[in-house]
Amino acid sequence: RKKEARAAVLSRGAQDYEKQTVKKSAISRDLIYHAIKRNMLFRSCSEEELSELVDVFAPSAFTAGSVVIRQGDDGDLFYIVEEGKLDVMVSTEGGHSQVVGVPYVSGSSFGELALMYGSPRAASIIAKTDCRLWFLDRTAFKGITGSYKQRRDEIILDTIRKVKIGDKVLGDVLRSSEIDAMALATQSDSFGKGDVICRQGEKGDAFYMVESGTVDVYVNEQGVEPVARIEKGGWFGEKALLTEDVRQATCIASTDAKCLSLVREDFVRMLGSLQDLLSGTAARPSTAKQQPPDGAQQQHSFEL
Ligand code: 1OR
Repeated sequence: RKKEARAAVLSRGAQDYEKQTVKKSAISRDLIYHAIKRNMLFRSCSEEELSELVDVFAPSAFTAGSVVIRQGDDGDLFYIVEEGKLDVMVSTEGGHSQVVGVPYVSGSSFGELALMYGSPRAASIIAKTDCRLWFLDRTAFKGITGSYKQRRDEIILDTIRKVKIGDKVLGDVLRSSEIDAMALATQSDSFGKGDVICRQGEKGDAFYMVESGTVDVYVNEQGVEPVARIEKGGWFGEKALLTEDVRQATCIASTDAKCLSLVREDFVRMLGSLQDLLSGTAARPSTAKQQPPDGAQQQHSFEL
């Protein structure tokens, strides 16, 4: 079970990027796809995201002897080798430059460090032969991955709004700032096919929303037919947000699955008791917009 810390969920920005697709052959698309799939810069990208990134790589050519990247420079381009051979050179403190590692050839990629960290180029890359490369600039990288992040965030918010606890729908009961806060506290967990996510009879302290894949629900007997199958946008374990209850069912990933989870303790620390929020007895700070008129009893903006 792999845990990915969720950074701030509610990303904004990346709206101004206009995607520019560069036509390329199926063979080049394949080469670029496999190169980025292997590079750590693209580790968290979905298949859809990878395909969009492949679209925007543009070609460039260098003659033998050219410096493609100079150590110490600022850089905002990431490269993939289509054809040719390049050396990696690192200069030591005395200014002496030496070749390190094996030369880059067709399918190799480089220049991701400056794109990831905005740090100066860590090595020089020199063309040993005439080379044809593909490059991706930081604006396109951020533009594409940023818009996916934003879409993922919207899906999270949408899912939270639809969650039903008892006969209450969270979107009707919680303020949008409270739903934002809930989204911020979620983290993404990856499960392999067959992994038990929660077990009937055990204490439950987390609530899960299915981001991808499917989760089967078993009551009493495991191995027979599941009583339900939960798909993308569905949720389970919501009672754990109310009280530290015993799980009423066993939930098992029926494919590789990603779930967003929210731990009760975090929820309570952030929003107080959900029980109180649902019953309308929670003491919440009111926002300027919801300030009651002078002398009026404070009212919540929803009916229960
Ligand atoms: P960049 O954006 O810093 C230079 O630009 C690129 O050279 C760098 O990204 C990597 O893609 C690539 N250390 C740092 N960068 C390296 C190295 C490297 N090799 C290739 N690059 N080392 C060599 C490891 C065999 C360590 C040298 C001390």
